[in-house]
Amino acid sequence: MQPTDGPLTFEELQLATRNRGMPLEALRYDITPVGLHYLLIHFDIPRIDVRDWRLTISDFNEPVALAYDEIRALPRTTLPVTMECAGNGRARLHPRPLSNPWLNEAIGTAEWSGTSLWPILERAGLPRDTAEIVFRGADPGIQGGVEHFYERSLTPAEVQRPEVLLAYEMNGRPLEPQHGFPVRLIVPGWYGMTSVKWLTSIRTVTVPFTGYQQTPAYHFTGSEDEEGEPVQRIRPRALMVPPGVPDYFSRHRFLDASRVAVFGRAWSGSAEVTKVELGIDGVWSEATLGESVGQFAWRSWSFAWDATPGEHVLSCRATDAAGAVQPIEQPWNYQGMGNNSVQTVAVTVR
Ligand SMILES: Nc1nc2c(c(=O)[nH]1)N[C@H]1C(S)=C(S)[C@@H](COP(=O)(O)O)O[C@H]1N2
Ligand SMILES: [Mo]
Repeated sequence: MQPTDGPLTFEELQLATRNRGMPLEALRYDITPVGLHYLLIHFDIPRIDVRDWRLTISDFNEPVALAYDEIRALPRTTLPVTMECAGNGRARLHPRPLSNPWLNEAIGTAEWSGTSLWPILERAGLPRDTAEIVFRGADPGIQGGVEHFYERSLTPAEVQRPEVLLAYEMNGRPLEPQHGFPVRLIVPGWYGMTSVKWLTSIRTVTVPFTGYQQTPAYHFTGSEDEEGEPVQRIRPRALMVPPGVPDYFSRHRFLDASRVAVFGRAWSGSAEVTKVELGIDGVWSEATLGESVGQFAWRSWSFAWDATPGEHVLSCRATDAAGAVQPIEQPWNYQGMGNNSVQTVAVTVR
């Protein structure tokens, strides 16, 4: 389907009503309540009876099949992780790639509990000729004309990171069906597509994996025919809680002239966020940074704005320790991936 500047299509609406975003006022919480965390489900939420469910680890030296209780009995780790969909910002591109039409809200930070993946794979014994490890979800469907189970791969170097988890709890409770019950992968720092939900199997392959969700999907590419570069780590982004009160339908903001605390969160999957700036009518000033919620989670920021009567446009942008900074305008790409161009909020000050 060709990208368009036309009106929102019925198919985009159909996806948008299933895959909800996080309302930006929820940037207030260090840890996003489960019901406010964004959701992205390509096919249907599978129904899994945990008594029959096994995680099979095959094509390793010593294959195993683990039951839910066996995974829960392994050493437990809890990590706050900011997760973002790679398609976040897609609907702000011109022309608009046709898929879930995210603006800015495909984001959330949860406290994931589970067990570190690598000790399990190490025990199963990674064959010497392993190129990649493939993670399969229980959800089948058809995308791009290809019928498949949702599957993604990682290299041996990536799965050895101790923070890569087999997660069975979100914010201290068993995963809800929509977030991957009984067990999902969590890959901190990478865009959300890597964190495979409803895991059923882990296997090794001797050549790089080319299942649909790995290639052609999730690539920065200029056209349908080009392969492009794989999408991996989360680009830096700052978002603000839109200040004042909204008009119901337009979401335009209104507030009274005063000193206003503008605040939000910022994150990056590659390096710590070291600077957030607030733009007021195109003039940038540095905001005050709060502590990070965790090594793999967002940090808060705030700025005291002397709001004077009139029409104003606020924006915010993050810079990370690797020197990456959010662009004002984003180079276009065919799948609408990684659009971290700055958020803008129009405000009427009375
Ligand atoms: N099995 C499976 N895993 C999946 C998906 C999916 O459709 N099926 N969607 C992926 C994508 S694109 C994202 S952004 C995250 C979203 O996770 P959440 O819904 O828990 O926020 O899950 C990922 N894992
Ligand atoms: Mo996603």
